[in-house]
Amino acid sequence: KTTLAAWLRCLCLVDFPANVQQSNCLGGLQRLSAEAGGEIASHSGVGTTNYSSNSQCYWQLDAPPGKRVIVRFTYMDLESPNDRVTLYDGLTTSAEIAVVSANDSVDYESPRFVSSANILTVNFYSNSQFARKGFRLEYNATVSANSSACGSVTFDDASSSSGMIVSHPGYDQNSLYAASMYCNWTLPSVSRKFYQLYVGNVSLGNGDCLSVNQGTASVTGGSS
Ligand SMILES: [Ca+2]
Repeated sequence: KTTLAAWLRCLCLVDFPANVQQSNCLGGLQRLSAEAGGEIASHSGVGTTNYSSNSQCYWQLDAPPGKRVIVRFTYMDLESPNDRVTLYDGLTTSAEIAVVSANDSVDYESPRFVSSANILTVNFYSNSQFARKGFRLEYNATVSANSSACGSVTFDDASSSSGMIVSHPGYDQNSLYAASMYCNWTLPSVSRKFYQLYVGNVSLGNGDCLSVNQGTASVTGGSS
């Protein structure tokens, strides 16, 4: 049984994105243990010097079976939209999770992106001209347990003038929300004040959405 498992694993590793030619990357094709956690960077001088044009780099993040890979950008400065990071669900480049490209690290607040199984592949691509300071991404393995309970509104003060809503308990510990959830939060009306809503971190699966309603007005947003 052990032998079979080992053999299957080797077969899988051969199946790295087909016909990949790495260029201008730190090291060669990299397979990293998500369980140990760590960081990926566009190049060694990220944040200080420009990355190389004509980069084509792949990293494969591998979590133990039963866990998922979770990633988040901690620095982002790419020549958008030409230079970009693409996150793929699994071992091949057939299923995209997201394409990320932004040229302003200060204003870019990264969602957390999660694989549906235990492998996530990261690609960094830069075209032939104009480069910037690069990207940094942190990765971890997360347990795949889902929470089906809706989160709550927590107020910062007794007058209920500011606070936060989270989708589900465990949000901060990288747990995922469950399928088929429907959550509503109603904010109390505070006399002579308007609500200002800031959506701080959206990481939603395909077909899921977050909407904000005031009377008949509605703002809807979703991401994959
Ligand atoms: Ca470029």
